[in-house]
Amino acid sequence: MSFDRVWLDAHLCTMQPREGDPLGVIEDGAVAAKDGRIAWVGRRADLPASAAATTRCDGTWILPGLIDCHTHLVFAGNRAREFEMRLEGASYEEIARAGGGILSTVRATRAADEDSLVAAALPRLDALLAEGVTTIEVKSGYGLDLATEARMLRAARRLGRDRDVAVLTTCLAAHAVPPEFAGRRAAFARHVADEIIPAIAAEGLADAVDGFTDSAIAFTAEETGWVFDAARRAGLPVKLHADQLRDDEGAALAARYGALSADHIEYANAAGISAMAQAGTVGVLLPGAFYFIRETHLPDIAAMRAAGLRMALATDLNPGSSPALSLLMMLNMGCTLFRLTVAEALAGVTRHAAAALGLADRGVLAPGLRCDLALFAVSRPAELCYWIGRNTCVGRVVGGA
Ligand code: DI6
Ligand code: FE
Repeated sequence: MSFDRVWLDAHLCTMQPREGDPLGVIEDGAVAAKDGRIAWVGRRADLPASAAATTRCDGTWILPGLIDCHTHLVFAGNRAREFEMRLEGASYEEIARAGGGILSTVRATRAADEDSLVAAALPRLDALLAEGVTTIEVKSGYGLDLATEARMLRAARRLGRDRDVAVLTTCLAAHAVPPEFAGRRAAFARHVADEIIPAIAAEGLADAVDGFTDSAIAFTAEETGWVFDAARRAGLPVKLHADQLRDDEGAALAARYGALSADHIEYANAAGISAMAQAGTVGVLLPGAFYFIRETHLPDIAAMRAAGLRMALATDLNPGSSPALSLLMMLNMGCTLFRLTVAEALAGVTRHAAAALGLADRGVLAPGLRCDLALFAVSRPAELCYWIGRNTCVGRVVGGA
């Protein structure tokens, strides 16, 4: 056996749970890579062979590369003005109804060419990468017309070529009703299903399709169903912004469609949560949005645990409800606001985040998987969730490099 590179003098969170050890910790461990994959993981003392190159890690902790499984990273402009308005008393919903909110970002994004979308997104992406993110999901949804949705997704794909990070793209054309369809929400949902999804899929621009079910400011379950049926016809998996602002039975809808994930789910009811668990749908918790819009209705974590639901954590990085550039901050918020345990939070940005993207080749340290690693100068894994705004990441490995 020969390895391309081996990482030594490190402790490992393999994220492969064992009895009494949910993090799968290996102290004084070693990871070896061959051809971009993990070839061996274990105690350093058991390392079976030498490697062409050795990296000594100074006692740092190595985790699987972090995965941000829900972002709206590509957009133009920002909504600092709206933030100001909310501080003066307006609600998120009032701003959305008054044509602000998502639609103001739609105007800015429609006016931006691909180069400027990429240029605006890169510094935000770099902030996430600096914390050890090696895979990121990026949604469209600020175009709401074919040309702009396609441009956003092309920009997202380009980010994955400009930086060492795996980018998964998601078409969220059914995010809001654009001005040219004002008062014709159902017609727009049909348009997304019949025109936008097939064209995006034909160009290979999306790895998944997302929707936003909300009885007051977005689409009904029926309309979302049309979009999901179109995704199915195109062979694309689906995800859903569900039960963020009220219980619209979004969790059950996601489960019915075998969605990869249902996201937000602050208001999801216990029956929907258990349907999700049974369908294998991951629950993606987005504490940044919860915090930023000052939501007070907590997701029912107890029901999620009882159902055995896999929970992920993500930034929801977007200009309106979660201008969050730190996945480590989400670890802290997930623990502080939602009372997740350290092990739940860390699984949420590794193993379960991979599942939320339908990826079986990453998210844990195990032979055969992609050698995506994140190295942290911390004394114990809990420190990753403990600091507020401290980046302890000291190294990042993508595909063994
Ligand atoms: N829920 C959210 O939190 C974001 N989208 C969604 O469906 C908000 C997007 C925005 O306000 O720009
Ligand atoms: Fe979102």
